[in-house]
Amino acid sequence: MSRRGGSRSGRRRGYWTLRIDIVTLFPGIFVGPLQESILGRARAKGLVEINVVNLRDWAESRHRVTDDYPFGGGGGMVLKPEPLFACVEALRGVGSRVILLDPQGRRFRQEIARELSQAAHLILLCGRYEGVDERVREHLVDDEISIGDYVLTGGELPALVVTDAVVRLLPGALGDQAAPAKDSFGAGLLEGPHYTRPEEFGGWRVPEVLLSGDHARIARWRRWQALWRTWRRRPDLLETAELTPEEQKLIEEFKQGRKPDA
Ligand code: 9WO
Repeated sequence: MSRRGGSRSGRRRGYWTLRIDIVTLFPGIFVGPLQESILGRARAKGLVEINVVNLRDWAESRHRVTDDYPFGGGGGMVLKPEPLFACVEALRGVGSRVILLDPQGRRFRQEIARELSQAAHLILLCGRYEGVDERVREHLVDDEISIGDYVLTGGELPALVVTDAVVRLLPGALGDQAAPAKDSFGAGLLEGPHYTRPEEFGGWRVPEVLLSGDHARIARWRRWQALWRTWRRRPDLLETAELTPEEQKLIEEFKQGRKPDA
């Protein structure tokens, strides 16, 4: 895991390096995931600089205490404000966004990933135990993000989820044949089915249209499949998806009971 280097990361628009600092009590969690596959390659290519910062290094006392008992009693422990403030004050600059991963945050979605991928510097704070001292939320953090309605043991896995979703959007992170605009949610719809060789497997054939070589027909079929799938599984997405009049007509027909043909 690279420690914080001297390099200043600038703005993204001119394709500078996005910097992501992840503040955690458990840096070991990040070792594998940040090294593999697209994330590892994006780092190697210099598209993103990711530093995992051990919050314990910012604790004051020689006992390096980062948590304490809650005022008012009750079980569990609360993350003390001092180490978090000291750490973030040292990391942050102009254009830094300090984000707490927390079940109480606004719900993460593709649009937020897109927004964060435009930033110059993200500081992701991973809570632990029962959470952070409220003054962190009120006076240190710019934004709180939840990846879903469940409680985990800490914000580390959500920080990885956010990092993964953001980094793959950086220009050059994916092969150019896999434009993020085309995948699920890129167009505000679910993706249709994918097939690869063999043409027949266990008696199940690949849809004939995909073997036809008729690219216009294939494109139309895929769009229909994506619409159909979204209509069946996530009709809520159709309310915000950008649909052509023709596609809107198709949805109306789905509502009348029509199924997608080829
Ligand atoms: C722990 C706990 C123990 C006993 C009684 C109540 C309790 N609540 C919690 C709790 O909410 N712990 C959180 C653990 C504190 C903040 C960090 N943790 C966390 C973050 N769990 N889940 C997330 C998270 C973050 C973003 N998106 C989804 C979940």
